[in-house]
Amino acid sequence: DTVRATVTAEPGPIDVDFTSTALVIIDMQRDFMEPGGFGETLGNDVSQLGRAVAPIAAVLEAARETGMTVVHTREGHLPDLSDAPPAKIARGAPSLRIGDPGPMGRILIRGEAGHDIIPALYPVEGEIVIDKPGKGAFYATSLGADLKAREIDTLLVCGVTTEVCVNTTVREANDRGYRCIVIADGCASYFPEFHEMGLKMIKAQGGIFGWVADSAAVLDAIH
Ligand code: TIU
Repeated sequence: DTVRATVTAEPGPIDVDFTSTALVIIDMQRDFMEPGGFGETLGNDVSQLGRAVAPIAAVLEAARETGMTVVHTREGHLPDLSDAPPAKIARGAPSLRIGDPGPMGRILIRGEAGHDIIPALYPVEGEIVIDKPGKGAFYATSLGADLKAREIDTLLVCGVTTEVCVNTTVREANDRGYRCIVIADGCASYFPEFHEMGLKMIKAQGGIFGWVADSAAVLDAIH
């Protein structure tokens, strides 16, 4: 069976078969979204990210109704930090470093409260949850094998932050042959201007890394 539709997108419309498409939700974790987590320790205004939640929730609901493959990713590290590059831990001048105790548990550590996905977008049984040590969702994870096993060729990508983990994952996916449609209002950055440019650099040059579409266009195509 195929469930085909055309998604209105930039740089142009794209035909999608939702049976070979996965919704990939990047790092919608308390550590990035809420005060006291990794994002705030870096000096960021976490209130900038909340606008992406409702659009993602709407697409997630439609994806679940359609039976689409859903992938949630989480950036974080093992409690012993063996998968955290020293250069990543040492970077910058954060108020707390990766692994330090914070108000939501140890910063960016798997199993801690801050590492978990926000309640509004919590995974349900049967959805794929990818724990990743890097910014890209393919590096040092099973994502490539999981998508291959399900014969996925197209990714609907959303989450945070637009220019960091969303862009890195889209670039990784593009090099692996996936068509990526980034959901514009389902992404957010601590820096609104980086969000805007992060989307522009994906869709420029005829869609050099992928396509960009609004959640409304994606919902129209799914329904
Ligand atoms: N700091 C920042 O903008 N992002 C990250 O560190 N990780 C993700 O984007 N998930």
